[in-house]
Amino acid sequence: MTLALFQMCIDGQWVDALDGATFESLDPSTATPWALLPDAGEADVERAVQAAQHAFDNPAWRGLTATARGKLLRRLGDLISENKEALAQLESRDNGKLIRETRGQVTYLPEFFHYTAGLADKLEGGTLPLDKPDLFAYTVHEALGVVAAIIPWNSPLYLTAIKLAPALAAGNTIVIKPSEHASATVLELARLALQAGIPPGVVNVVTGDGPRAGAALTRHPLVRKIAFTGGAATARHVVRGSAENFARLSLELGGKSPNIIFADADLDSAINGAVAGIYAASGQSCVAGSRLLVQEEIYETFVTRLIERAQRIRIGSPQDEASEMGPMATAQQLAVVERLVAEAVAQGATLRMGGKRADTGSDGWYYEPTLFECDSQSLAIMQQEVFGPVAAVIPFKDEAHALALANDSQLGLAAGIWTRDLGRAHRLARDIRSGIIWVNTYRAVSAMAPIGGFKNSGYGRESGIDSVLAYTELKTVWINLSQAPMPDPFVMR
Ligand code: TXE
Repeated sequence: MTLALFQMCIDGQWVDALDGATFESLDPSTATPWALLPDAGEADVERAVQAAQHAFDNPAWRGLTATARGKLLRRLGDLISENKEALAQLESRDNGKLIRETRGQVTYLPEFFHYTAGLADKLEGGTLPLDKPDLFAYTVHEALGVVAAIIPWNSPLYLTAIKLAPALAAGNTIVIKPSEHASATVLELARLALQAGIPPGVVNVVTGDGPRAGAALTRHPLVRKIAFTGGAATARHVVRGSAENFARLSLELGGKSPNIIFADADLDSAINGAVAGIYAASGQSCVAGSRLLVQEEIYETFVTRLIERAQRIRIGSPQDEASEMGPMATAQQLAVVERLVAEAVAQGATLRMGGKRADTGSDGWYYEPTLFECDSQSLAIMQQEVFGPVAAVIPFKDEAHALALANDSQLGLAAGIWTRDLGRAHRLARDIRSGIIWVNTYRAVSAMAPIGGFKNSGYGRESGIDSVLAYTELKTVWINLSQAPMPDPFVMR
């Protein structure tokens, strides 16, 4: 089969790696190569960062008003809308996500650009009510310079958009390193950015290996901020790389999110919420509700009904509109799932459903929806992120017990609460140590709603009204109003 050929976007040009190196990207639904991409090395990263710095210093970008930058972002959002079907098809092909989901995500994607466009010219500084009558001071939010965005494979367009839009709104330039497993749609986004009129060099994309291209980017002295979404082990490398030049960081590292179902909940909704939380996107979601905490009174009924619903999930080609679960996005991730499932069995968790590859008649990386029953949260399957369609369920007695279980985790990205008791919902929303709480819903996303984690799920927030501020420096400007000569130079004024 002929491979689709991609090039990188550096300084508005479509280029190969300087040494000509390439790598193949595999189609998760067939486990065969479908695309060939440049394998960037240190010299390519150098070229991209220099282009981004040059664009940052260039009046073609630096000289634009914030309102003009907002208009460019709005235009980019419009172009995404015009190209949404092609982008949705491409992302589904590249990372194996269901077409019904990529379509939904791409249809919403322009909102991130439109909303952030409106924030671009609202970064107001302040005038300071100083306690020194002869002095006047004000603050200004300024762009940082070159931003690096490191993106994983599970939702490349969405996870790029929530970094790219605020970075550009604030006036930065960017070098994006998409995952080596799913780079195609990020390259298309760079093409649309150029088409929107964003000057060359403002948006650059280098494709390639994490430890090579990604590491070179995180260590680069001109990179002033790194926005990273990915796994904790990789994040530790990124943090160390950032220490070279003290680049600012935002880290979104996934979770082991509790989905808590009380006996008074609407059971039909809660079952759908549990399925949405862990089996949608084959569990390859940072906010996956992988710990199901269920109140004792309804525990047996819930487990029986969840299994009955999950066994009806249609597993199949991501491009088939009828499919409800597609493949794992990478062979490595499938191996992680298989290893963690085997460890859970060995540690004594009770396998109630799944636990093996799904037979779809293809060589794709399909895995069955899987459920473990656990009587203790000390099992690894209750503590460790699987990033696959694997849930672990445990009963709880009362609200206090549910809260203790929910917070018994090193991770804290999201939590779901299913109850008709309003007071209880608010009490738990207050007391659960997670960055996102969903009550009687799950996996809701909005350009207006911040996303990010507590504890080892990372730090920094993306989306929402403060997202642009996270891409700025604060400058304080002092003006002497007095006509008197400068006072004693040896005393702080
Ligand atoms: O992601 P990596 P992997 C979790 C999930 C999964 C685990 C590992 O639990 O099992 O992470 O997944 C780039 N310097 N999440 O290994 O490595 C890499 O090229 C700089 C949660 O596939 O974190 C890619 O672009 N960059 C998560 C990006 O880091 C490096 C989504 C993310 O890849 C690098 C995905 C290095 N040394 C996985 N090494 C979420 N939070 O949603 C790799 N990279």
